[in-house]
Amino acid sequence: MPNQNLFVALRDAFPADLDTVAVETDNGLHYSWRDLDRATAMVANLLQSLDIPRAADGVPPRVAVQVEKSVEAMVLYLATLRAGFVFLPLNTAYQSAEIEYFIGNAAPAVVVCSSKNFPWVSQIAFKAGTRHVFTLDDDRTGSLLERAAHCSDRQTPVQRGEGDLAAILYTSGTTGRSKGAMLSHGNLLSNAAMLKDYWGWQPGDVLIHALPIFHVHGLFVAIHGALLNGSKMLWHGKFDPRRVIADLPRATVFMGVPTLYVRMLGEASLTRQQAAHMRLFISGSAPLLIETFNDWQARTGHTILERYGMSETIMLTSNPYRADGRFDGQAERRGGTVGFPLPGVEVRVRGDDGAAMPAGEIGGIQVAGPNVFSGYWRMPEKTAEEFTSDGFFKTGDVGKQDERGYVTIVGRSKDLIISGGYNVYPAEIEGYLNELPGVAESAIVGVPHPDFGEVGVAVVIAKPGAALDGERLLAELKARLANFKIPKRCYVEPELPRNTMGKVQKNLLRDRYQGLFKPS
Ligand code: MLC
Ligand code: AMP
Repeated sequence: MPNQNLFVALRDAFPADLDTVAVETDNGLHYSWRDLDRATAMVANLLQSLDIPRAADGVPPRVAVQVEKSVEAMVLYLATLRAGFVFLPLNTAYQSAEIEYFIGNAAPAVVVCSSKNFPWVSQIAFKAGTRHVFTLDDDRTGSLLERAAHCSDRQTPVQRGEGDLAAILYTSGTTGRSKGAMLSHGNLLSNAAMLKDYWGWQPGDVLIHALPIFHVHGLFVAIHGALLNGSKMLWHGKFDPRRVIADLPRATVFMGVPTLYVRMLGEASLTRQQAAHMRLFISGSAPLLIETFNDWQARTGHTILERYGMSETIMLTSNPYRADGRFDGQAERRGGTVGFPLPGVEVRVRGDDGAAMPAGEIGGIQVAGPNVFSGYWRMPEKTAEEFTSDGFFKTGDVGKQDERGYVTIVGRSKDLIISGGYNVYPAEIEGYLNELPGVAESAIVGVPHPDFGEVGVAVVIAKPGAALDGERLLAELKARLANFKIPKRCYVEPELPRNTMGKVQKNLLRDRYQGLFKPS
């Protein structure tokens, strides 16, 4: 049987001349395709050489990674695939309680962290039974590379079937703890191969990679897109609007969350001429405001292509790249919509009772297809809850589909705030707030924000006799949680608005704080 390891497909797409540049970094480093091939072989050999007890359930070893963005971090991802292990990326903003949960839940055989965090991460990992903890820093140092330097630069990718697990992406739920979405080699490859065609990747394309590489957008959509097309990447360690704009004349494709577009629009250097060489600007992970869509068109002459995805499903809808004859040649990139279900992906809109909604009517968005994950890591009940009896995944997004097939997202049934492209689950933050001394209860709502799109605002009720200070509470949260999860304001109020059933009316709080962050 052919090897369906995703790495094999990515490697097969490397250009014939392995000495051309594959990645150029913003600090002046050049990596050839040969460098990527050799480095991934060395790290894969290191992983395979480790003494790892064979799991009784046959699931390949997990490699949990919390490191700053670097080409070597991407190499580690590719090497993990190559070795047939399972990649578990973790946001660098996560703090000890968050990391302790992920490591405890996923039981990784290998943990890789920055040398700065090694003291506490290794303590958590060793306590959880992980035997191998390596360091990797964004300046090409750390024990991972030191050890890999002694390994052979040749390796045969481990045989994998399309249903075999390739990655676990943790994503929070409305209630309870984070769940690990299990994605297979087949999920990832089918989505990447389809997008290569749908977005018209061409020879000579160059991608500006300016997103973090611990979530679907930067790790899968961007990296797989470039590699599967044998395209060079201009690698930005951290998003800086001016640097991206400066690179536009050397690139053809850019992918960003809406905040990145908003910030670039704030720069005078973004002009039609500067963007003239570009072929495609893609936005996703959060709603793109129609003003941003229009402003971008007016300023650069380019129409942003908005698409919609999730950790559990990778990409599920997209505006069209070209007017390809569908709908009488009228297909266009429509601002405010997330486009059409992607080829091979079934998307449908259902009412609360499961009934199909007619075109234009609002309901829950459900999805099925080769892109859809197999379930949540070791949470069969949660998995069962999120799928319909006929096998569709309930996204938790609320939307509609018009007669021509365009999907529009109008809201979410899950209590989720998307801030600058990162997901923040109010229930998780409220749980932490409620534990703080003097706090009786709390509620967090998302309100519009000109930079992040949406941010959290906390309302806290004090216990009788307790004197609370909003700023102090936020500082306490900051010591415990990833910084992007911290509400931007915290108000101490006498009570929370409730309906007759006693349920907190978050819509009233949202209305109250709607105008808090007016555009400057
Ligand atoms: C940073 N901060 C945020 C934030 N990012 N606050 C709210 N939301 C965010 N997203 C806060 C920090 O806490 C800090 O606060 C201050 O801003 C500066 O931090 P920073 O790290 O210097 O910020 P910056 O580098 O400017 O980062 C902003 C950003 C980043 C927009 C570049 O958030 C980003 O890269 N977002 C992309 C997320 C992403 O890739 N999502 C894809 C998910 S995949 P303080 O108070 O400490 O100073 C997915 C599926 C799909 O959703 O469809 O793609
Ligand atoms: P995540 O769990 O981080 O993968 O986030 C997935 C969620 O991001 C989806 O369920 C949507 O709510 C949201 N999302 C992704 N793309 C878009 C988009 N283009 N417009 C609106 N919401 C989006």
